[in-house]
Amino acid sequence: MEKGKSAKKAIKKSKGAVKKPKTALKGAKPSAKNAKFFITTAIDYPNSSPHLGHAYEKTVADCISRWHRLCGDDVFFLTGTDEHGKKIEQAALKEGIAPQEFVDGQVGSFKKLCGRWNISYDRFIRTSEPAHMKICRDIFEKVQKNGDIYLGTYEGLYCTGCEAFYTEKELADGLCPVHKRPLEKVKEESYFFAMSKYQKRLLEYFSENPDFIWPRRKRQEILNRVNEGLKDLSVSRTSFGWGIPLKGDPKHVIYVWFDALLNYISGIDYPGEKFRKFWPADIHVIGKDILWFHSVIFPAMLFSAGIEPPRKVFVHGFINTAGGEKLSKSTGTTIDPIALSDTYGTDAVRYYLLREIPLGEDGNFSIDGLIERHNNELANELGNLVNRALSLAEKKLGSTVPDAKTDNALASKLDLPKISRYMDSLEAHNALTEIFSFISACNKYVNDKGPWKLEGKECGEVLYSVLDSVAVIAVLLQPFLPDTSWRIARQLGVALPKTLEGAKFNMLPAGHRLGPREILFKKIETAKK
Ligand code: ME8
Repeated sequence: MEKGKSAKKAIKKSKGAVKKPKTALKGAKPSAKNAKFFITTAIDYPNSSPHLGHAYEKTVADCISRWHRLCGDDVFFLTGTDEHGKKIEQAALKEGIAPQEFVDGQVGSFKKLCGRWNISYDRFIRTSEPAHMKICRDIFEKVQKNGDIYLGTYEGLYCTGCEAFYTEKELADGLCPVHKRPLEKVKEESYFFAMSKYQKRLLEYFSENPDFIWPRRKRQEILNRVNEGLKDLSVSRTSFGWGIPLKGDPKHVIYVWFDALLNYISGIDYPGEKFRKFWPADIHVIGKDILWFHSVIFPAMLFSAGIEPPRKVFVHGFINTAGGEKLSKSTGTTIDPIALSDTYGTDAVRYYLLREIPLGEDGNFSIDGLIERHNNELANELGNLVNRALSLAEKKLGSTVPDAKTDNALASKLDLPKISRYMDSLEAHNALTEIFSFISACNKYVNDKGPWKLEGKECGEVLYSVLDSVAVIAVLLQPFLPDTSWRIARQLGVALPKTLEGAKFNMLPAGHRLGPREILFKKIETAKK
């Protein structure tokens, strides 16, 4: 792709742009080009089909992954399923089949979700894989050898929904604070992990790494709890069998969270080459209900095993129903993400979620809101721009790119450094707003210039500017709307540059033949609801 002088000028002119245009486009700090970037989602319980919350989390992680790839980073994106524990055993029992057979049957719907939602993971890990199970046993042994495991009796309250132990103090009106259900009283022999030993080390780590828990407001809650003191953690169970049996004492299976958290290192083949390259994780993307496990239990386990803790735990909000009700499998309040993408298109739903809900905040999912954004922003703004650009080019230029340069007045409306800053601070909704403000500027440019009434060089310059801007927009939309971005590129007849380096104006070469036209987003009639 051509770099072009006017592009450099355009970038120089843009608000807040740095002086050297070449570096201006790299602007994806803090990750330098070719930095390794390891990102994960939580691994989902496959006790039933995936819900919209799962799809949302994967979309957030996918958007961040794709952004880092655009910045030239070497990305490894891990997702998967958390297949052990009592909750899975009970679900299998209900179906009358063995747990392994049950999870083998369930995992397909999570992989299908990833395929349909264009989740660009590098590895899908299942905790029932023998390689993962071996690593869990190895780490358990390592922690034991370090003197941090002892045998005792656990007596207390357990929520199978959370697969977590609770103290009386933590309950909400005597019920599980997450599932609002009564807890089970358990008393059993259990191995304990001496987590209390790591209180000081954790507090030091939090203070040395103020951005470890993100958003910052989530950090304080954790600090307060850790300051109150840590209790040792029960890390094995004997009252059911679906888990990883301990080498030395196989009547115990490893506690499902001890097992699940280790997917983040087994997923990159601990202690092999991939682990040495990608660990520590740059970002664990998780929901707010499992922050304690990721920000306290996991680092403590790693400290004990002599492994560096992750760099960042990023907590996204929860998707609720339009009425603000929590999505919950147990109450049947679920939204099927695959059905949504069948009805409205994956990119429309991805767009709605990423634009509507600031990362880190809860959001209410509303079909009306989705349709409104689809019609007003995707169809009327983006779709309309691409359609106008391509159809005018067909009428006036015979679908051939003219020999021209992009008008600086238009190019300067794109503030790429600002978009980069937003993405670096995990404000994807603001980055999208910025891209869409450039899309509006392009539509206004077409209206103001009226290329349908222009001829010759003048017409060529205006249409070149619009087509070329559409190409830049397609590159920038990749993290958010990967399929749309690809469909725009196909209409332009170009392969999209893989990094922001390529997202420079004047990338369309003169004489290039544009591809076949298609409507990107058909307006949704409200009757379809
Ligand atoms: O917690 N909105 O699995 P999970 C947004 N296996 N995100 C939501 C959500 C909602 N309504 N409901 C759930 C587990 N999530 C464990 C994780 S990781 C080592 C083990 C998020 O299937 C939830 O916060 O219950 C979590 O990050 C992810 O979906 C999987 O939840």
